[in-house]
Amino acid sequence: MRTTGLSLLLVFFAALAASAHAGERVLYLYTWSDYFDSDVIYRFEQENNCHVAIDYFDSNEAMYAKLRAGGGGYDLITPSSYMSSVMQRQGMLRALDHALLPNLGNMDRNFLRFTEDPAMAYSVPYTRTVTGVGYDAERVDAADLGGWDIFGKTAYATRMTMLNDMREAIGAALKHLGHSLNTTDEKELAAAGDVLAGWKRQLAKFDVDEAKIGLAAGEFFAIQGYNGDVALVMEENPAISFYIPEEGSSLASDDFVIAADSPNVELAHAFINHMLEPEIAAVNMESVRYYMPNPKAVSMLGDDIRTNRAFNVDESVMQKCEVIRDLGEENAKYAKVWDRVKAEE
Ligand code: N2P
Repeated sequence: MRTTGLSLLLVFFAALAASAHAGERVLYLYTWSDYFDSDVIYRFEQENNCHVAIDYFDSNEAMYAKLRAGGGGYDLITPSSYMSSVMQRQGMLRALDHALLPNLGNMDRNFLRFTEDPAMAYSVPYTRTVTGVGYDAERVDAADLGGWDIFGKTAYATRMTMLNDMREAIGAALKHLGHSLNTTDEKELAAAGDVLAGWKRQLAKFDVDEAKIGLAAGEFFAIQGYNGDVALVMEENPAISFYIPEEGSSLASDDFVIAADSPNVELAHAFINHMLEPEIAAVNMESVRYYMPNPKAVSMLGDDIRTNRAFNVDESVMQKCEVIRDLGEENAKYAKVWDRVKAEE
């Protein structure tokens, strides 16, 4: 069973479990929704005589804003690598103790090129995510598929969403124009802002988690979404499919990082180590549909997941994708474009 940010029932049971074991250790995890298999979490709780309390965010920026505003008390967080880097520069993370991570040997070292911290001093890659378009094949004309410009099609006005995430939304417009999604060129960024503002007129909204539910339910015909999220919707509704736009897209390593003020540093390390266990990682991948850079775990996967187009993205497609990078001071340029797009009618 998957852990979802939307199930009130699970929240209820979690509260019950927390109160039933008053005094036991609690690991506070702050992460994206639908991102951990609940049996994998349960096993960790049993083995470590603890409870894992989970809060959810839907974009790196929302997570960062909450922590900056003093919200928190979290031990473990899963930002995308560019945001891990921002947080590390700002003293928000704790250096990792590799002695507490014996399973680090299971990490695919080749994967580290996708991260901002190849020495894994502050962050350990959790999953690889690729952004694309989830669509309803019964509602969208096949001739309209393939590129980012689907979001410009008036035929689907109010039936589409894009991610409520500035680097992803602006990144899509940049790729559509043939630019890098890490550009700092003001003219390119302004042009991408214009494209995105045009797309916005057709969108129901910028959203992350409700968009998935709307796609599954037939309310939305096309959404910008993360590959594993859409893979799950595909299992619920056979009319749903996924593509990575031909202009290219974004690729992320979402990392485990430990907060500088983590109340439970040892347990946080134990959790990272648990997720690096091949059997655990394999069960988790089968459930959440995101690739984890753990070759032993990948070799244990069943055929159904290996052949899922949203999980197992072709190398040729991947070549056209870029990792969102931490641009330091220049990150502010994206916030400026985003504010303008958001304000436009
Ligand atoms: C998980 C979505 C995480 C992808 N549901 C963000 N990189």
